Amino acid sequence: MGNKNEKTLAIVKPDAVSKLGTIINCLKENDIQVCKAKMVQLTRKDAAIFYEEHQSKPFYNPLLDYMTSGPVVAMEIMGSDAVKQWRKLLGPTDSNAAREQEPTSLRAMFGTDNTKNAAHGSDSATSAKREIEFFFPSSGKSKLAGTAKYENCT
Ligand code: DGI
Repeated sequence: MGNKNEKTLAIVKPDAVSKLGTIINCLKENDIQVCKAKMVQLTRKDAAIFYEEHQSKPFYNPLLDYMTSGPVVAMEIMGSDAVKQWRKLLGPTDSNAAREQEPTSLRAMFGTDNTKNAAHGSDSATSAKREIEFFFPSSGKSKLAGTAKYENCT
């Protein structure tokens, strides 16, 4: 049951870009397709807009530092209950908690701590829409600096 062809946004964060192959294999093993992918060096302004809901939080600045510390790979992914399924594969936000609670999750395997936590997944279908539009605007005119774009699903 559930939502068969649901889309969500995945971001492979800077420290985990070197693990991209393993992460894509993990998606494949769980019947999640990669529809679009893009490597981007986010500016601080880009990251600030993406994470604006957290602007009053104490971890906001360290989060922006981390997200702009190197290129990220954003992917529009699709599968059955993809929003929930992808967040389950990620594991808890804090990589150390992930190692205790979900030792086979991606954050347990590839994350470092609460900030450097390997990858992002939208937290709802509504966030997924906004976040996919942020990286892959339907107008086709992205303001982000990324150049190479991969497209698969139509
Ligand atoms: O949806 P998540 O990425 O699991 O978590 P979120 O949307 O609540 O927070 C976005 C990012 O902000 C998260 O991936 C890492 C960072 N963050 C969240 N909560 C904390 C945090 N960083 C620190 N240092 N401490 C936190 O409590």
